[in-house]
Amino acid sequence: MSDEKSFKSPFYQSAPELPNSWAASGALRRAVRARVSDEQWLVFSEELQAFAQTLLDSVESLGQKAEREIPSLVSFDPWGRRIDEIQMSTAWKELDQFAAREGLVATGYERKYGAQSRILQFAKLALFHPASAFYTCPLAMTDGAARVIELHGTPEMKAGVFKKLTSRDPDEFWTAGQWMTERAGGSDVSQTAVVARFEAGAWRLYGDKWFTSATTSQTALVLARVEQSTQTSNQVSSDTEEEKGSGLALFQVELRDSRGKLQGLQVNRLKDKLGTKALPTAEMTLNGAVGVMIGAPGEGIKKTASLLNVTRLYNSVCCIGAMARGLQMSTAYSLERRAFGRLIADQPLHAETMASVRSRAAAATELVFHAIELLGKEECGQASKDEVAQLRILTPLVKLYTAKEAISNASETIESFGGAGYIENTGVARLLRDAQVFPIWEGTTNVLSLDALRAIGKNNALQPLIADLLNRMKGVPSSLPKARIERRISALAHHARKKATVSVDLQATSAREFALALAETVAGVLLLERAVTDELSGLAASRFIGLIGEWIALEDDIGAMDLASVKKLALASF
Ligand code: MFK
Repeated sequence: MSDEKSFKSPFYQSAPELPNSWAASGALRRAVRARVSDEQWLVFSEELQAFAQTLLDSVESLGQKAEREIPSLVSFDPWGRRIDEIQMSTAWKELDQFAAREGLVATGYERKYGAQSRILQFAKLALFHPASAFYTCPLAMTDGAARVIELHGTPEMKAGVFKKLTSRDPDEFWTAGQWMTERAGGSDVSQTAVVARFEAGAWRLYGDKWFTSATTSQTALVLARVEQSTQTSNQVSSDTEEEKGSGLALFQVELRDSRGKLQGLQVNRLKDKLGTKALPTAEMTLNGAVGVMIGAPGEGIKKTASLLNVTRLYNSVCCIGAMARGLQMSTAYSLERRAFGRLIADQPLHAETMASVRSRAAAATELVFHAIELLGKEECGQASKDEVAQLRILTPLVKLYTAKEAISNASETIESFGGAGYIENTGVARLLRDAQVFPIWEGTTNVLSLDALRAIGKNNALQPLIADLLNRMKGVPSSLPKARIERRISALAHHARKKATVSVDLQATSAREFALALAETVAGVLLLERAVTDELSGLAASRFIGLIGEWIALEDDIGAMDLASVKKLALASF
């Protein structure tokens, strides 16, 4: 018999160990530190350190359990009755209770720390996201719904459902869904076909929704088209019927009765998605579900926009949370894994690669917290008119930019693990599948680029943003690589002035590259600002600015072409 040992490699790789994510995330710590007072920093940093430890000790395993025990739909009971039960891992419920106890939504509305409450809340969300099996999705919808109700809800909603959405008591806490997307449109929601009829003293909704994510929630905000004949006299749309979006209204729907059974709703199937596997995303039919209107007919998209402007920042904070997780995993691995006679961490080219990845993540983190700071100020009535305009344009910019960065970061994380990164149960592969939802969820890159154009054209938001960037640059010494960023600011401003004079279609053709370049430039400015007092930020700023290079619009460079050629190339059969 042969000696078994002689056929076995003695080498086994240990799994990379996760650190306390607050202690390990210098970019997050710097972004928070720069935006809060000394006293707040003492409180926040202690709370975030303890929060991250709890995540490591007990929430991480809940997230993993929820990922293993994915949702299933039981449509009928054994006797043939329709029950539409979405069965969830018990871990999902525990994540819900944890989120309530920690005030992951409540913190933003209690405003205990004034405008900085959003900073504490979003720092927690950045840490929670990678441990949460995407429980951040229902929380995003809940926060967005709370904001809509706070701004536009009826007095009953403010006294009732709002309190539940912002409760810290797990028995009281409600999450909300946001049901907008239909078969005909996830981006163009003006095609909404779900109708609202006023029947027996209440609005009842009928029709299909194609993507409903937070289906275990107790309530949802639903976009529906008010049937002309049932519009009440004081709720007549200001739009003419020909106008898109006409007659659309937003409704708050309570999904379940007191026994927890769905009311006026049918679950058609759960989606088989690329990632976000623990999240119960469903196709639903509304069969007369009762809704309470928020605002008036014709205001549906506008009211939904208040929700989207919050959920888009959730999307962004999830991106930086996911990026930090990727970096923590690949760093831990590189400090254990040896190749060619030394640790990967000591390989010059690996270190070069990760220095770039880390600098990009630091830039994205600064960008997200800049927008969060403005959101907090706006909600507390402390934002100037110019800051409100900046938040309007930064929201789509931050969302579209961080989503793309999260994908590239996840891809690099996987690559840094080699073959192990491509294996599902190492937990690394999931980072990429999950990241791919970021540029889709809450608006694609193109939709958001066009939203940024709308913010420029309609809200005149570019001018205050550029003025703010130039002002920030005044405090940056020339020992830092500021000249390139200054050139980018002026090239972008010039491009926007030139574009203001052309047709909407021609404006659209460069909207994406413009938006990405503008987001990158804002991130560069913020990193440079941080670099004034912090050496590591100086290194990150130099690397980041080196990576992004100069900016010349493609239409002024090699590759410029007219719209007809663009279409020809886009549809070419080669
Ligand atoms: C983690 C989860 C994973 C599960 C898988 C999920 C997969 C994804 C499933 C999905 O489908 S996600 C849904 C993605 N869809 C969106 O996020 C919506 C994308 N579309 C947009 O954002 C459009 O720009 C929008 C619907 C908001 C508006 O398009 P329209 O129909 O052209 O409307 P219009 O006329 O531009 O705007 C109507 C009003 O709203 C205007 O105000 P006025 O009535 O005063 O003129 C706009 O200024 C205002 N508005 C629009 N966007 C705004 C805004 N106001 C403030 N902020 C904004 N962002």
